[in-house]
Amino acid sequence: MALLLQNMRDTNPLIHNITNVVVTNFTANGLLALGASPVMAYAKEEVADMARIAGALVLNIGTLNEELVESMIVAGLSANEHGVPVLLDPVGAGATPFRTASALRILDRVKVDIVRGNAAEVAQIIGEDMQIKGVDAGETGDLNISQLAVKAAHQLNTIVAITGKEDVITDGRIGWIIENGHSLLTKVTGAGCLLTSVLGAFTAVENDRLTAGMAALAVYGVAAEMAAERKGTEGPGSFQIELLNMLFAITPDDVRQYGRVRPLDRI
Ligand code: ATP
Ligand code: TZP
Ligand code: MG
Ligand code: MG
Repeated sequence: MALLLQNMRDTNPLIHNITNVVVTNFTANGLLALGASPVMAYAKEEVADMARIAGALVLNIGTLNEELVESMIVAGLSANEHGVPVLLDPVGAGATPFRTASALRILDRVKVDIVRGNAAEVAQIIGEDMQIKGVDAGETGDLNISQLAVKAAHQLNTIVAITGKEDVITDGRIGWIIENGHSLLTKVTGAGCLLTSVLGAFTAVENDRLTAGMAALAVYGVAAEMAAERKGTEGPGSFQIELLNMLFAITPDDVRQYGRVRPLDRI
């Protein structure tokens, strides 16, 4: 998994993002810091051409509207046709019927390789009842995140990554739990959105999407821990800057040394 980081940097994959207005700049800077090449392109007239030449396509419904959803579907179909991996971040699914319906519409029309969201978003798109407040996950209570991810992977016929204190990624058959991360990530808007794009960067260089996703989650979680440890990191502001610095500085050895990944047992 650590070597994938080097592969990704050597390849410098183009990541086509159709994302939300809150996180656009942070996502572009995060991908650049890590060693990928971001592009944001939304016009219906160009998204098919951009998706075709990209290493991965990331669809994010954070500030969606009808036109944007149509662009996402056009881009997604082009990516599917040309073997480009597609990732979906169903930001705020469940918060409004339009969000849920749009996420489901994309999943219905486009073959999505990885869905990455918080527990509430994933629960909502598979019709499980769980609280969501705006774009943030509510209380997860006794909910078993691994079981939810497995169920979602089966129901959506895709790999599902659910993030939170611990992250889980599964294809419904096998999977991984990633223990890395830091609570300051919850205080930086776009930390989840950038992560979905980072998952995209790893799928661009590894055909085994589950392995790519697991590596991306570990790299991101370790980088966040390194950022929180940095001298001068006192709160979300300096942490956000240090996260960019650590996405740039993190080495395969750091991932080997600090990554805490365990297999999902008994699915
Ligand atoms: P939300 O809107 O619920 O915050 P999100 O889309 O921002 O969701 P997160 O679940 O916050 O996505 O995941 C983004 C990153 O933050 C992941 O690397 C995850 O491991 C990490 N993370 C989230 N919560 C915690 C936590 N309490 N402790 C450590 N890491 C966390
Ligand atoms: N509102 C619409 S999209 C968005 C907000 C605050 C960003 C959500 O980003 P993340 O990564 O899910 O925290
Ligand atoms: Mg978060
Ligand atoms: Mg999110």
